[in-house]
Amino acid sequence: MKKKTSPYFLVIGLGASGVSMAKFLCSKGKSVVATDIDAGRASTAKELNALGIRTEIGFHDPDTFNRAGTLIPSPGIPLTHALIREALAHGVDLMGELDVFAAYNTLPVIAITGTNGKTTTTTLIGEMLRACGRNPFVGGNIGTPLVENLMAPGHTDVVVAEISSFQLDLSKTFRPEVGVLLNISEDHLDRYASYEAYEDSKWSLFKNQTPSDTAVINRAVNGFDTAVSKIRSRIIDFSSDPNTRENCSADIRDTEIRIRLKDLTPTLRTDHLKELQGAHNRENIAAAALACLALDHFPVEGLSKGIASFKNLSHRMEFVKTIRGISFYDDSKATNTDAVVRALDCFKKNIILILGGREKGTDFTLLVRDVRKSVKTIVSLGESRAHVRETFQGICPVIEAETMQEAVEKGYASALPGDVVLLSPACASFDMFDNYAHRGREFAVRVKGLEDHLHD
Ligand code: UMA
Repeated sequence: MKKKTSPYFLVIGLGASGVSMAKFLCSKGKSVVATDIDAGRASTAKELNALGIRTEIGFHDPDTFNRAGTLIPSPGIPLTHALIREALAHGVDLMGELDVFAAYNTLPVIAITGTNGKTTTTTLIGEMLRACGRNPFVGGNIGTPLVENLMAPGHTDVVVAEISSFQLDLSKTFRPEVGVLLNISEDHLDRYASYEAYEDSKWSLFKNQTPSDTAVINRAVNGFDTAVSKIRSRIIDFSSDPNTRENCSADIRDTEIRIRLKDLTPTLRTDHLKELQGAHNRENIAAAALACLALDHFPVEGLSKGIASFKNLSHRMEFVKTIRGISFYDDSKATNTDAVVRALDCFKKNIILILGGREKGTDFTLLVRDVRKSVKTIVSLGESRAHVRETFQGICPVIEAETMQEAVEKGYASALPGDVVLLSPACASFDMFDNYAHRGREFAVRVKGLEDHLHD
């Protein structure tokens, strides 16, 4: 084994997470090296070089890994990466961004995880806290890395953190005062050895909590009773299931949410909320309200005001345009089957569904029942085209498209006035796009371009 000359932190990956991490560690006077396999990160590297951070761009050098004191991989980098495993065998430490953040953060943290609804719930909690006079930092998997708040001179008084399973996998010490688990369904099965391993990752949000902390959990999550028996914090549950909701801290009805905490029993009306429709959104609202109330006795008016100021999120059931009676919706953020089921449920019928992309161990058969109910035609796009065709042939017509332009044109050509063309892919975007936002923007551009096309 080679002797380590100067143990440094090696930040692996220079996307949003890695860049912030490298800058943060540097600001704390740590010796930092950063590496990214993509030669296109050269300009980012220059920015870091100016701060005194050494970078290796366009390649990963095993020696740089093996000589490091601690590796800090970006969340998107699998821990089975050969160089990470080799470095661990050389005695190098491994740390994730949650633990770095936890080591320096002094503010209370509300952390939200789950397969779907994380971003909506995180945003809602931020809105509710603001409406109640707090000044939250809202970050994490939602977009702004958590360490950014440690570098900002701002006056935030609480951290609202969207947390992914990838982040949790590297967490040893992260302990949120309030943890929220919204739901668990199939996702990221390309990264986990089994679905159970993915479930364990999600539940691990609560592993460091103590009795003074709170766990806000959807009672419908599989294995609730067993998992909860191992959690040391105060459990607050919510449910929209008629069989269980009456005994929960939040009883979610069709038009209202009845909260029953020890000395707090507000009811939140939800029937007027156009942007937060469906039982899944009422669950998100209930979880958000409980999380805020776990932090402080906020007035119900503040929580309601926060809900009212919620604006629909980009690429999440985002209306794009209606052309000749055919409405186009961008749900590019639906990167797993459960999210697509939720999207189909919003329209219920006459849907032309643009489906497919990079699979994550995706089981498309989970969509068959809902496709049968509400989809007229599937336009399959991306790497998973053959898999989509095999799964759905005989259930509805499946048309293949090579590009987003083609997908939009074929979707439009298959639709009649009153139909909906819905981009809700159930897959990651990286086969054709930089990320889901890029995919969604491309969809919107092509839809808007359709009209010019029609006028030609
Ligand atoms: N890279 C290497 N070596 C490799 C593989 C990748 O250097 O072997 C480099 C890539 O070239 C790229 C960088 O790693 O430059 C990408 O790192 P990353 O995938 O971790 O992406 P970031 O841009 O840092 O974004 C991450 C989160 N991404 C993932 O978890 C995949 C973002 O969540 C998060 O918003 C951001 O940090 C800030 O915290 C996105 C996401 O898709 C939205 N999350 C998943 C989800 O929601 O389902 C978990």
